[in-house]
Amino acid sequence: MLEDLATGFVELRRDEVLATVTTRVERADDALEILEDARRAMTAVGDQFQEGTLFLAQMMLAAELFKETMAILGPSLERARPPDPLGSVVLATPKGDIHDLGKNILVTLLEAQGFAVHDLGVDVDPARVIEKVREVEPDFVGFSALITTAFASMKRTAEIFEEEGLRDRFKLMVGGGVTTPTLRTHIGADFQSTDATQGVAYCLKRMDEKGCAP
Ligand code: B12
Repeated sequence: MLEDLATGFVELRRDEVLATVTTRVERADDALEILEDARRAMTAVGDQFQEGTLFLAQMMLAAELFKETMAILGPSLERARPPDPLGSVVLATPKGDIHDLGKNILVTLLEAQGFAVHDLGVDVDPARVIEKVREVEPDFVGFSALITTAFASMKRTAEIFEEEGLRDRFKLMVGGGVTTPTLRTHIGADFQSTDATQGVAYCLKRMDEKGCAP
């Protein structure tokens, strides 16, 4: 059993990582804690990629390992979920961006708190976001962005929200490694963070202000 998941991720010790996660699930460790350890491990992978000590192919394998970890945690996270939805959220990785690990963490954490999440996936066209927002009338819309080239698509989606009179019907959030307060202002979002737990806290606070308690 690995003491530290980060070592397993960085050294791509897949079998040991999966065995460790399975053991921790079987002994009923808190699934959200295991998820947080895996997130930190993925951040360590990202840091090493940026420093040039890991190659792109290794990073891709680590991303697959992260998804396998999430799959093992799935049933435990499902059991932790409250039965009635607290509010609803439409989430997407914008057009031009295929990163989804951070978005998937946010989905998991929001669901664990009782939100109904409509996850549109990656590389999502503005028209698809608008269509979903019209369909489900969510309390929140969130973009998860990891590359700067996707900023234009988020800006365009926000403009369409304004043009079609939808913008004041929900709170708009942006998050993901490359997002900043400047981006939030640029696209006119209500909230920005590079921390999924802060995003969840924001949604809970807004629902509380609307008189909807978890
Ligand atoms: C893993 C990874 C990949 C994987 C993605 C696998 C996947 N399924 O997602 C693969 C290998 C496929 C990949 C591909 C590419 N990548 Co890449 N990738 C990364 C890496 C190392 C880590 C990203 C990650 O998953 N981090 C871990 C997660 C958990 O963090 P996170 O996404 O930030 O999410 C957290 C928070 O931000 C928050 N959050 C996320 N979304 C949201 C949304 C809301 C609303 C809120 C509130 C919070 C929130 O919640 C999470 C937990 O707290 C980063 C480097 C880095 N250090 O960030 C580069 C990086 C993002 N990639 C980059 C690039 C350029 C690419 C490629 C073009 C190829 C290349 N040459 O490297 C392609 C992208 C093609 C495309 N069109 O999208 C660049 C982007 C540069 C830029 N400034 O635009 C980075 C920064 C690397 C670099 N320094 O060059 N990549």
